[in-house]
Amino acid sequence: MSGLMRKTSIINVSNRLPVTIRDGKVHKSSGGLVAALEGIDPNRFALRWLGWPGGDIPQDRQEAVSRTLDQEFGCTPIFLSAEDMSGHYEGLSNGSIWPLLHYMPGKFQYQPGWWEAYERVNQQFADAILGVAGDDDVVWVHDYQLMLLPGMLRQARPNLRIGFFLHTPFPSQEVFRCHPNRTELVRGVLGANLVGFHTFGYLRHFRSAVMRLLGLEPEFLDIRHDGGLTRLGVHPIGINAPAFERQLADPQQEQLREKFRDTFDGKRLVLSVERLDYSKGLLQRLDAIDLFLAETDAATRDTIKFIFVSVPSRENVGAYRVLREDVESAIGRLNGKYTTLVNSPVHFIHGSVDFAQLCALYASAEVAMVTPLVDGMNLVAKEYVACQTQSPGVLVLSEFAGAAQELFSALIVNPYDAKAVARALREALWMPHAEREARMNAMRRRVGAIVHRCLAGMSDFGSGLAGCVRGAEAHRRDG
Ligand code: GDG
Repeated sequence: MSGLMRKTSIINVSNRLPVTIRDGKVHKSSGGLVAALEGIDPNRFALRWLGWPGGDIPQDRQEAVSRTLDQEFGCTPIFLSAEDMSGHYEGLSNGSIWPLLHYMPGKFQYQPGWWEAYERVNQQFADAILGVAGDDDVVWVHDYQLMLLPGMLRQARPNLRIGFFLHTPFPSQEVFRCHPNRTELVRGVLGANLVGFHTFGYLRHFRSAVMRLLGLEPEFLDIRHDGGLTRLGVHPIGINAPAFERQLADPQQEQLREKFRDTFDGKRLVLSVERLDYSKGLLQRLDAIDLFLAETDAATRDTIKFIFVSVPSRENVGAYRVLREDVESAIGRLNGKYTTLVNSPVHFIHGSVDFAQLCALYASAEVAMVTPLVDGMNLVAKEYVACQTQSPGVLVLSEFAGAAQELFSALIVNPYDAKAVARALREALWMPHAEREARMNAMRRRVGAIVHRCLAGMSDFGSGLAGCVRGAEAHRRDG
C-alpha cells in the first residue's frame, strides 16, 4: 500500500465507549465490536470513537476526563445526565426496542418520558459529532440505541458520509410495528447512506418495514426517499482470530488448562458463556441439561461438569433482575437434584473471566452450548471455534443465532426443543474423533475466512459509503 495514500477518518459512534470511567480510573472494555475493530488497518484508517463513558461524571471533572480520553485513547466522551441515561438506555432502548428486535413483545415496556429521553440523547450525540466531523470523514453509527442519529446528522449536514450497522436481528415488520415510535425509528435509520446487517434475513425484514411504514418502494437494495438514497448491505461481523491465536500460543495457557484440570478433577467440561440476557435462552438450556442428566447413569453424570459464565447485564431493567433470580433458582434445583459426594453438575460464575481464562476455557471445553432463542450473530460461537487448535470440541448451536448461517458444521438445534438439545449434547459428548475433527476443520476455515472478509469488509465500509454517496449525489442531480 502506498504511504502517500490519504487516510480515511472514521468517527465510530456507539452508545458506550470502549473505555469506562469507574472510581475515577479509566478501564478498557473488550466487547466484540472493540475486538473486530482492532483489525482495521491503521495505515488506511484513522479511528476516533464517540460515546458515553459510563457513570455520572461531575461537571467540574468533565474537561479533565475529556482530555485524558482524547489524548490517551482517541475517544471523545459524551456526558449524559443520569435521568437521560435511564430513560434512553434502560428505558426506551432496552425496555422497548431490544425485546421487539428479539421477537419478545411479552417483555416490551414503555413509559411516558422514555421517548423524549431517547430523542434528547440522540440529539446530544448528533451535536457532538457535528462539532468534530470534517466534510471528508465517515461517521459510522452502531446499533439500536442510536436509530434517530443518522437522520439528525443528515438533516444538519446533507453531504456527510454516514453508515449505520445493526448488531441485533431486525424482526418481521409484524413484530417491529408494535413499537409506538416505529415510523420515526425506521425513518431515522434511513438518514444513513449505507445500512448494514449481519444476515440477509434481517435486511429483508427491514426492507419490508420501510415499505409498510413509510410507503416507499425499494429497488432491491436501494431505497430512494426525500432525504436521498440509502443502500442496504449484509456485513456479518467476525472475530479478531489472530488475537485468539496469540493468546493460545502463550505459555501461560498450558498452566491455566492444568489448573482447570486440577480444579475440576479431570472432568469433561461443557461450556456456556454469555451476558445474562433472556434472548440467550439460559432457562431453556438448563431444561435440556436436566433432561440429559435424567437420562444418563449416575456414574457417567459424575464425569461431566457444566460451566456457566454469565456476565451480569442491564441489572437496572426489571426483566433482567427477574431472569437472574430464575436462573439462580433453576441451577440450585438442578444441583440439588444431581449432586453426589464427588460432583455437582453446574458450576455457575455470575461474573466475567479475563481474556486468558476465557481462551483456556474455550480450549478445554469438549462441548460449547450456544443456544440463544434469538441472536443477531453470537461471537462466542466463532470464538469457541477459533480456540479448537488441539483436540477439537463440538459446537452445539441454535438455529436462531446469526452465526448458524455461517457455521453449518455445528450441531444445529432448536433451543425451544429441550429433548432435541439433550440429544445433541449426548451426540456431541460421544462423537468419534474423526467426525469432530472434520466438522471443526470446516468451521475453522470458515471463521478464518470470515475474519478476513469481515475486517476487509469493515475497512471497505468507507469505500462502500463513498459509492453510496456518489449514487445519492446523482439521485439529487436527477431530481
Ligand atoms: C451483540 C449482539 C452480536 C462474554 N463473557 C466474557 C467475555 N464475553 C465476550 C465474548 C464475546 C462478547 O462478550 C459477547 O458477544 P456476543 O456476540 O456473543 O453477544 P452480545 O453481547 O449480545 O452482542 C450479538 C454482537 O453484538 C456483535 O455484533 O453478535 O448478536 O447481541 O466477544 O467473548 N469476554 C471476557 N470475559 C467474559 O467473561 N473476556
